[in-house]
Amino acid sequence: MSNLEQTLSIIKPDAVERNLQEEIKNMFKKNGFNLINEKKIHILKSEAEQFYKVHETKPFYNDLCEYLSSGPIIVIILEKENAVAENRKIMGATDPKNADEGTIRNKYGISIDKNSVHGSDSVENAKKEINFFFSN
Ligand code: IDP
Ligand code: MG
Repeated sequence: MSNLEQTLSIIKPDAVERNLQEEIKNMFKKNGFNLINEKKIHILKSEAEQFYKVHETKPFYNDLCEYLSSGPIIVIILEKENAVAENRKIMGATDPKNADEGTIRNKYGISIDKNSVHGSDSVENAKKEINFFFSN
C-alpha cells in the first residue's frame, strides 16, 4: 500500500557554513526523495525557541536555539514513501559518533550539537514543522 509522506529537513548552520548543501541534497535525491520546496533563511533566536519548544526543559535548549539561529539554514520539504522514517535512517543517530557509516551525520556531523541536519521525528510533527516554515 502506498504511504506517501512529507517530512521537514533542515541543513543546519555548521553544514551551510561548510557549503555542504549540494552534497546533502544529492544524498536526498539519490535516496529517492523529491525536494518539494526549499529556502535559505536566517531565523531569530525567538523563532528557534518556538521551533524547538518540545525541548524547552532540556539543559541544552538555550545552546540549541542560539546555534540554530547563529547562521543561515536551509529548510526543505522532502517527499517519499515513508519519508519521516526514511529520512531519519539516512540522517543517522543524533550524536555523529553513533551514526551508522554512510549516513549524513556520520559523513558530515561535527558533534552532538553541530550534527548538520534536522529531520522530523513523526508524521504529526512533520506537518507542524512544515507549516512552521512554509505557511505564509
Ligand atoms: P534529533 O535531531 O536526532 O531528532 P533531538 O533529541 O530531537 O535529536 O534533539 C534535537 C537537537 O538537539 C539535536 O539534533 C542536537 O543538535 C541537540 N541535542 C540533542 N541532545 C543533545 C545533548 O545532549 N547535548 C547537546 N545538544 C543536544
Ligand atoms: Mg528531534
